[in-house]
Amino acid sequence: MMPLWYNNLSGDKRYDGDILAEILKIRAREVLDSRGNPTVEADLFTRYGIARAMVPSGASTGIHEALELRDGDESRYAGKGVLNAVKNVNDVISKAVIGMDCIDQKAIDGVMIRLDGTDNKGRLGANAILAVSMAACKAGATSKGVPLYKHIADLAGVREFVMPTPSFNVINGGRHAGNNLAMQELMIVPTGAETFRDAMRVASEVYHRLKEVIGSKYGKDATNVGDEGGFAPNIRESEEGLALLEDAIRGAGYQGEIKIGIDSAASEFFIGGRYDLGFKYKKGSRGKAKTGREMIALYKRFAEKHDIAFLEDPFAQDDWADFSRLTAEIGKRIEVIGDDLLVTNPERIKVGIEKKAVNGLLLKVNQIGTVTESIKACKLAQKSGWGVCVSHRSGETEDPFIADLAVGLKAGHIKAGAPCRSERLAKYNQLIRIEEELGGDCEYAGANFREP
Ligand code: 2PG
Ligand code: MG
Repeated sequence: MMPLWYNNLSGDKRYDGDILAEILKIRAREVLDSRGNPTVEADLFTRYGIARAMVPSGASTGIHEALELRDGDESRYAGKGVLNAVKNVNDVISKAVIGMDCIDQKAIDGVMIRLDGTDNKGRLGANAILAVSMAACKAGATSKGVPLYKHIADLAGVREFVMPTPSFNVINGGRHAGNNLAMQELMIVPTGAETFRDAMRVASEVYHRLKEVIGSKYGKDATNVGDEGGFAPNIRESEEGLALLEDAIRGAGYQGEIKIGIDSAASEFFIGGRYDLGFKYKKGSRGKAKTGREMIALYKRFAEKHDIAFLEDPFAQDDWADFSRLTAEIGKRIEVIGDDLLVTNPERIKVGIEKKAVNGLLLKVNQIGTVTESIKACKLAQKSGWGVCVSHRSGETEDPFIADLAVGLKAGHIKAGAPCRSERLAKYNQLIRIEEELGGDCEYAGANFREP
């Protein structure tokens, strides 16, 4: 039998054809995420020790995402408890996967998918399944004696490493902030930096400059931060936000070295068939809401006036036609990314490829619920020449899993929020460590984030 990581990057020679590290025990518990809501943590035991994983949680979740199982018991955490998901790990999943080899990710995920038996992981919960999937992946790395990103690269058949270009969400709106801005995320993308570490410094300097710009224009109370660590000044117009970013970029001395990314999260303001950019402050503003064509005109204006790297979810989750129109018109110059549209689901990605709806995938592990399916989604996108951006959720934890995932998948970029708040920095700081470890063996994707 051929060793599972025969001729792989990790160069581990310990494999002898037997099980390397069987899963001995799994123990899950309810812990809290960055918004103070319950989430699932799982400890997976092998003879090499304990591997621990924590599951993130979205606010602007797509309707096609895998199901996050919440208890609905209003007497605890306003119904948001996850004790049933925890129980599913401890009583159901653990029985099925104990004894399996933790390096055989595909087999473990396959068992859990079959055990669940639904299309959206609705029986056991994607949060229950993902906690075990990620913990098994970490245990696989430990038992091989290699870093997590190398193990993931082995699983994905990736043979070289590239440091992803980070996108920092420095102005928060939409469902992530208590201001009146409809679009959810205005991001800075340091494409001109030399290394990942350099990109972090540049981003941090611009972030602090932005704080001064916002403070002097709107007052100190406008510099409070939203769910992803970005500022949330009470602005209404995206254009006003873009001007603030450009002011800060110029002020910090990085003009021409930083591009801008926008996540409209447009499903959130697609109301009655129109895009209502006033949805947070004007009741009954539907008369002024925009059609898909008018939104395309708006995005084209953005693209003319600003140095835009990518537009994520510019339209609602089932508005395939407008996605395809925009991608045909500006897709060469600007990456059009599908998040709610594709929900990291290989079946929806296939539709997206057929319709040429986008040219970029946002990859979120909890939208689909296993590491194996996330790898599959990534490969499908990469094979079609799309870019891949690995993403956090607005409700995060201190688990840095997605940092290793981005490197292991050779995704060209990652978004993990502002360079502020430790649940965001957990990912970025891990990437600093990975870059240091790889030394000269890897390049920073920089401006090549779409095709690293
Ligand atoms: C998004 C994400 C992460 P949420 O829309 O891309 O920034 O938000 O986790 O709330 O879906
Ligand atoms: Mg999004």
